[in-house]
Formats: sequence, C-alpha cells, structure tokens
Amino acid sequence: MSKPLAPEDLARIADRLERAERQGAAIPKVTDDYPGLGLSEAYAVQSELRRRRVAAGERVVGWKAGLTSKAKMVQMGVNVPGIGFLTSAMACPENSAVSTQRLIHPRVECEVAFMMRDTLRGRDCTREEVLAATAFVFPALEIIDSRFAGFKFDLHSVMADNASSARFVGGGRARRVHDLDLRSLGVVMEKNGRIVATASAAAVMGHPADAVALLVAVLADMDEELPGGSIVLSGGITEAIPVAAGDSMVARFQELGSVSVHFE
Ligand code: OOG
Ligand code: MG
Repeated sequence: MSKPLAPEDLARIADRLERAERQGAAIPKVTDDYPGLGLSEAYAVQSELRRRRVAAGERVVGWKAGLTSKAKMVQMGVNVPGIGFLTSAMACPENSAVSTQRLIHPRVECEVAFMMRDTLRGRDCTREEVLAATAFVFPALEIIDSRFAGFKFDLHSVMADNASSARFVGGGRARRVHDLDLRSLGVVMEKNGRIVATASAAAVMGHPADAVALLVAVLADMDEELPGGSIVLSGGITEAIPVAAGDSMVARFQELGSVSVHFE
C-alpha cells in the first residue's frame, strides 16, 4: 500500500491539471507520479479544481456522469463510471464554432442531457426519483479533452482531471421524460456528413436516468447534492470521436432532434 497523499500533494496535482488545461499541453497521468492517489483523493482534487474555477468567476451549471456505457468503458479501458462538474465557461451555443487552439486532443460524445427541476440527494436515489425530478431532457454533445498524454488514464487519474470535461453543447428539442421511452431512443453520430456511430440510449446503464441516479450517489459520498436547475450529461452513448480543426459533428436523436458543433 502506498501512503495517503498530503494536502500539499492534492494542491500540487490540481496545479498541474490547471496548467495543462490552460496551456493545452498534455501531462503524464496523475498516478504515474502519485501511485497512492485513492478515489476519494481524486475527487478531492476535482473539488479543488471546482473551487478554483468558482473563485475565478465561473458558475457551476451542472454535472456529468462518464464511462456509463460499455462502448466508452471498452474505448478507455476503465470499467467504473464516475462524475465531473460543468461550468458556465464550458457551455457552447448549439451549432457554434469551437476553437481547438486551447484543446489538446478533443473528442466528441453524444449524450442525453437532463434539466433537473427538483434537488436530489442521497445514496439510494432511484430511476423513478430522477424522472420525477426532471424538468425535461434534450440532446447534447460533450467535447472531452483528457489532460493526460495519449488520452490514457486510470479511474483515479481521470476523476482528478474532472472526467476529461472541456466543453458541452445542448441543442435539439426539449421533451418531457414521460412522453418518451428513454431506453429505445436511437442516435446517429455524423462527422463531416458521414455516419461514424449509431446506438440507442439504453447503452447508458440500461437507461440514462440510472446514470443520473449514480451521479447523485457519488455526490452524496462527497456530501453534496444535485441542485434543482442543474444540467446533467448522462454519459456518451457511443465511443467518443476524435476531432480536429475543420471538422463538423452532428448527433441526430430520435424524438429529440439534432445537435451540432464545428471545430476551427
Ligand atoms: C472520461 C469521460 C467520459 C463519458 O461520457 O463517458 C465521459 C473520458 O473518456 O475521457 O465523459
Ligand atoms: Mg461525456
């Protein structure tokens, strides 16, 4: 067993991640230098990054669950889901142009997004409670950008790195959950007009609301709740698609319409 990390170590890890993000330059994964980093310490680093962003004027607008589909777990070689926070600075308008200049090696995921009406808390949150607390769902693209070289990491490193969060885009049509079957919802992802992935939302833990319930449970472990008014990304339905300047991505969802983004 490696010994637990000191608070100075956690601050130093946060410094490194912050710098990598700001400079758009990859660093080795955290556990290369700190093999003793535990999962709760990884989330402590993530909370420190969140605290710094809020201190710098960003607003926390929601949360994301990640590694919630088999496709994502297989692609990343990590088979335990986790969570990250989303801030006002990460939000991009539908169909906007995102600069790749400050990104390291961006990838795009298609996700079902939830707009929460009511606050949820606790370790035993259920799918039904999530659905009852949801104002509406809408389609989203998440742009992830691991700060780690080669987009390679383990669970603890990636959760310290705020689950690779970089940007996100909401679009399409807002729909009430009770008018939909969120499991059988099909999605087609296109890159530059060519289909690159297809799946149904059931790929996310059998039902994307279960990913929101999982997120609430992880938040409870950190003594946090999911506030009403939060956006929640429930996790990539297919594998993530690498993009570069010049690329366009669109996800077409059954029932929810489409959402798109360009890179320049
Ligand atoms: C971690 C983040 C995964 C998702 O939707 O599964 C994620 C990563 O793959 O870099 O956002
Ligand atoms: Mg995601």
